[in-house]
Amino acid sequence: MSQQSAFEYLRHGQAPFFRLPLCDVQAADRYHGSDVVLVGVPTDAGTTYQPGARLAPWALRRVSALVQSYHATAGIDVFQTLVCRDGGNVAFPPFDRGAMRDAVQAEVAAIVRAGAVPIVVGGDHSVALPALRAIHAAHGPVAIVHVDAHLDTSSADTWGDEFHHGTPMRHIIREGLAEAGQLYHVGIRGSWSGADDAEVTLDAGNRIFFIDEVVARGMPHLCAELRERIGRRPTYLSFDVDAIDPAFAPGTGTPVPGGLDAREALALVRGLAGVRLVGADLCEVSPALDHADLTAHLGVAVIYEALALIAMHRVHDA
Ligand SMILES: [Mn+2]
Repeated sequence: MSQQSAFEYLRHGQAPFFRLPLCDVQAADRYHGSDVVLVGVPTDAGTTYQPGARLAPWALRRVSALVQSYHATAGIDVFQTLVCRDGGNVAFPPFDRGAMRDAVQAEVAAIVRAGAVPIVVGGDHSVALPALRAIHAAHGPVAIVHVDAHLDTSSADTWGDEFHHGTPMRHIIREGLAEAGQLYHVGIRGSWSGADDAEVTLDAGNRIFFIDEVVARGMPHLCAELRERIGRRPTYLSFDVDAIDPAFAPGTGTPVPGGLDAREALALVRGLAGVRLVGADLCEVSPALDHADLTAHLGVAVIYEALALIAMHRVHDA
């Protein structure tokens, strides 16, 4: 079995992501033979409001034990189709953001070098920048589907700091990690510091899908446009759980009312079927702010849908 059985999981009492085998974190070739590696990044040193996202990798592992291998509507056995492993957490001093970026970039690079797709489980959204630096080194500029309430294009003007969780997309654009015109911000809403918050991304030809447009058009229509625009490009999914309405995802540090509902969030990922995912992150779950693990379960469901996309691509489009 690619997943431990429910009884094995109960017997040993440990909770790797989705009951998957753990990589031997001491081994130099720890990622070889994997199709997908999930790594946790326990950081929230880049949060601007309520912290707590550093504990998300443990919370998501715990609730992910409930997920079974067979995706009923996609008709695919995810963990039989793909060799998925839990790569453990990336280790660094939790207050040192520079060390976090270096360690995440190195770890994601090692996963990509082994021929596997990295799935980065944050942590706050600062993890996206080093992950994409490593992705870019292997794939060149990629398409990015950025699901978020916020643009994350802030500069040092706001907090006097270049590298907090509201800034990764500015760096990603400036460093050319996304192909110009291929960064899609989905679910954007709320207040900005000024009209020029969007300048850096619009100047690069990128597209903002505000929440009202998303809801008015409906997810199938929106996803058809995304698939059409992206085509066969290597694509990275950066999913900030605060894109989802706080009613469905209360456990997050910078909530914004009026977001995606749970079904829309999952339909968005499912709607990317056929897109070639080369990496993904799921960020900003803050377990201490969560209720009944709602946000953790939803975050895990988003990751599972992304895994199903990779599995389907492997079967149908390889
Ligand atoms: Mn974000």
